[in-house]
Amino acid sequence: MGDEQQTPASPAPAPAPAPAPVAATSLGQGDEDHQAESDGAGATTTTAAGAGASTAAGASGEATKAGASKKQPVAIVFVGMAGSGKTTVAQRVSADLHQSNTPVYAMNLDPAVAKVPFGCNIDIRDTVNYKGVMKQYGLGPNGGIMTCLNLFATKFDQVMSLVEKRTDEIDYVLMDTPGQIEVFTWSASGAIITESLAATVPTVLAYVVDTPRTTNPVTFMSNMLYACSIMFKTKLPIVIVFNKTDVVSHEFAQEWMTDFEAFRDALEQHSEAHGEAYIEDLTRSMSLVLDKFYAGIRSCGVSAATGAGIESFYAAVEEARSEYDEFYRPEMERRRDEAKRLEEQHRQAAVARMRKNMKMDENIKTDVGSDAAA
Ligand SMILES: Nc1nc2c(ncn2[C@@H]2O[C@H](COP(=O)(O)OP(=O)(O)OP(=O)(O)O)[C@@H](O)[C@H]2O)c(=O)[nH]1
Ligand SMILES: [Mg+2]
Repeated sequence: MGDEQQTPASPAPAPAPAPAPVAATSLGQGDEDHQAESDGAGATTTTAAGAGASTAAGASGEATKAGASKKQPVAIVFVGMAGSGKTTVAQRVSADLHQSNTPVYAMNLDPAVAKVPFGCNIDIRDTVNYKGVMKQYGLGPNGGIMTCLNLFATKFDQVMSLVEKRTDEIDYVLMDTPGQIEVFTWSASGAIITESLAATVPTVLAYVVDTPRTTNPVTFMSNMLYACSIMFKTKLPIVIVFNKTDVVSHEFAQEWMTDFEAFRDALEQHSEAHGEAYIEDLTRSMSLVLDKFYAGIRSCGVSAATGAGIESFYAAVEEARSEYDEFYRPEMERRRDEAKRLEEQHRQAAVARMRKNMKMDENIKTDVGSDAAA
């Protein structure tokens, strides 16, 4: 939620107040990790407010201390257009998990949000002061958010070590991101944050869509292209979360994703009504391109306001986690091995260059020799 607070999509009723997170306690009330969370990530711009940190995860951790065979937690990063409902969906999921005593570790990465409506263990606002950063660096709202994220990214290794310490006791890591989607998804700091998270625990992206605002086929296509580009950039499994289904059902969207004819008909109707033939051509070609993308992703419809459809969200996240295990993790390990191999290659090349520069004869014996016992 940035400075430009988005108006709700539609005649959106206020979301039903989700149950309060279990045992949210403020910083410094006996949870050492929380002290560290606030202290550890301190930057020059810190407000050291400490507010907003809660022990939501730790308090309910015992519920799933399942021992050695416990599955790793899954991290869900909420992204999506401004006002699509990222924060409200995160709030709903957090409340729902707390209600079923499922331990959660929640993070807020939106420095500009006025109030975080769920108990969070890590709050970027405890580390960087958005208004202060804007003033100090003479920035506008987006530059301010970007700089706050950059400052926070420099401390993210500390955040990850806190998460790592908790992996045995938590089942979900929830991460809410700033309203201006591009600030997170196309910035170096956003990449550092998602990559660090994905290197630590299975991570999936929840791309939240404002369903009532997506009934126009051209808007729908733009939204899907954005989701597609984020997936290709991060290479992480993605779940499309059609939100606000209390206002408009998501069925039309899922139909457009699976039935090209239906989408084409909607596009023709739209084009006739608005006389935008050039957009129709472009969108039609794009939708053919997107066919492959649709085949590989999963979607669900939820209402963060009422909680409807939340089960389908968990099911989609589980599928996405399997995809992470099957494709992302091996690919990440391959890239890591490749980076090691290249590093070794560079090292050997540097040694060879040095020998050459020193005009060392290949025959000169440079072995360290055998040890004394030999
Ligand atoms: N009717 C309805 N309204 C919703 C739902 N989810 C969110 N809203 C409303 O949509 C508006 C935006 O919700 P947020 O959760 O702040 O959206 P966001 O994506 O986090 O917004 P930014 O962080 O500013 O990008 C608020 O007025 C919410 O009350 C929903 O499921 N149904
Ligand atoms: Mg938000």
